Amino acid sequence: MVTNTLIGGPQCACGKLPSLTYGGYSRGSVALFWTPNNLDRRTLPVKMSVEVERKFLCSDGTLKILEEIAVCMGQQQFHDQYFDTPEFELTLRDMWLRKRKGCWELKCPTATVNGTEDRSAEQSLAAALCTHYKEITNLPEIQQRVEEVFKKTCEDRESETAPSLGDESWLCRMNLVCFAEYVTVRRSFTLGDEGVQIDLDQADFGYHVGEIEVLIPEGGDVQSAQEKIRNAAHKLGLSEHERVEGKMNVYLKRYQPEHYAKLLSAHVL
Ligand code: V4E
Repeated sequence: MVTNTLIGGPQCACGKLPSLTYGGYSRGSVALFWTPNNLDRRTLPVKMSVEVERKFLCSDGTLKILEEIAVCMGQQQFHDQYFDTPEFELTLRDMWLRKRKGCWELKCPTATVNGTEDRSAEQSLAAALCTHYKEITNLPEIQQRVEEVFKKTCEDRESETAPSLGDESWLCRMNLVCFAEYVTVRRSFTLGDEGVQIDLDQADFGYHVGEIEVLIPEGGDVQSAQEKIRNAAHKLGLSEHERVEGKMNVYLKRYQPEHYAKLLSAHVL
């Protein structure tokens, strides 16, 4: 889930408030600088956050433990629409562009900065069950990243006015179409005071999945986040070996098998 906390600017690209803030670190992209349309978006740094997470299947037993040891933060429902070109140019690069609650979000891979030499076998195993993705919620930044992928020449960028928030002509210009959409009902919990969030998701196509998540600033300590996730998984009694599919994985396998097969062959999923 991505919501923005912007210092000196609106709460998110669409002006919506964050639905959850916890652990002293707000969920979603934390933009240290707001880049209004009249400023050069290439010269102001926008600080991103990285979501480290592990998926799990929530049995009745796990739910019972969760309700005992974590604090329920509430329930929300959201409709996700994911976009890519007909040739899957973004997702084949493991880049996931979506619109959620009227806000644009781009999840993309982040380089691993932590070494693995000092890890025990258990730590390495637990780390292998985690994913980590950079989350970008600043629309001009998203458009720039997508343009970079398509290697579009933008000579007139200087004079170009950034599109208004309701203007979605950029999707057409970049040949982006919606390839997946679903509604999720999410119950969120916090565990302890280390910024561990646990979400229980029910997608409208009949798939239920849990996520243990820790949000860190870009360049932050992924290994420490993985350790927090490992501890949380241990408390929930989860198996050390269980690799669990995300909602998108299951959705594509069921409804977009050709797209799914391409992502499998490219080792994205
Ligand atoms: C498929 C995918 C991405 C798009 C969806 O991300 P996901 O975390 O499954 O969605 P959701 O709704 O839980 O997002 P949140 O609210 O937590 O931001 S982003 C990265 N992937 C690839 C991927 C993968 N290769 N393996 C696993 C286990 N998950 C995702």
